[in-house]
Amino acid sequence: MTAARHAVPASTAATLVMGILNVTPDSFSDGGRFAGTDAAIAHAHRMVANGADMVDVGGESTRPGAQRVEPAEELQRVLPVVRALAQDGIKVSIDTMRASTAEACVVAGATLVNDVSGGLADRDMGAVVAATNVNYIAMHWRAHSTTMDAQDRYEDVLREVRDEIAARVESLVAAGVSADRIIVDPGLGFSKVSDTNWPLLARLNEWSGGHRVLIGASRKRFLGTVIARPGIDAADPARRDHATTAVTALAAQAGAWAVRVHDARASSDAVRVVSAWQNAFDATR
Ligand code: PMM
Repeated sequence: MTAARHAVPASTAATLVMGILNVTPDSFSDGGRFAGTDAAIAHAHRMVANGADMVDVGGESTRPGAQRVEPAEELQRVLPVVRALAQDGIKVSIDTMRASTAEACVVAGATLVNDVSGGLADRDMGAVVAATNVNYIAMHWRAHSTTMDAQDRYEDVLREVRDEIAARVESLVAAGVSADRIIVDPGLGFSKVSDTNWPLLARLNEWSGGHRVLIGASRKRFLGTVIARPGIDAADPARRDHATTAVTALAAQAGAWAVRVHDARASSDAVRVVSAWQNAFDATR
């Protein structure tokens, strides 16, 4: 064995784990559980203790069929939580389609704006993000939750998602957002009710345009479809956690920048396993 094979490998950065904190009464898997400020803050701390690198705070459910909440209501739900977590030194992402909510939460300490509409829902989003130094997640999105399932028509899902994300990136850059601050996301389950989710996972590099990638598969319906079999109640979102962890491992192996998950511990463990595996591969080349 040569000396080089014993050297500490120059591994690429490990995939980050983003813990989901829905401060909502109606999200599809955890709606109502962390709707109060104190319960939300306590849950965020639990996720960080379990390995979450950051916490994504959302005050508006985007489950299929969900109605929009008023801007003041959304802000009232998220702002005290964002402020408290940022003060506690936790890296906070704000999950919102509204520029005004994003702006207030960045002032309160959020360092990442997670916009499921990629800037389509609020024309002011690009300018607000451009005026800050935060990173911005542009998710592939076609329509609000009430109608999104009807927008699941693709001739070539990889090409169409790539082109639609590229158009969002172009518009954000035109608004002044620097391209290297944009993270892209395929929007699993958003206008993707059928098998269209899987090619996007299997071929991250073919639609991401070279940007960092966030994957949000946690507990989603398409995982339930895959794991359903006699005796397995895959209709319950929480029963999809093992499948979620498998996606985390594969996304980490494929070089995803981060995964957005409910069960931070399981995904954090999975990321560590992938890093150990990759490091051993590199060290024995
Ligand atoms: N999914 C949901 C909400 N926000 N944000 C990003 N960037 N990507 C996603 O896939 C995503 C998201 C819906 O899931 P939830 O109700 O469990 O939060």
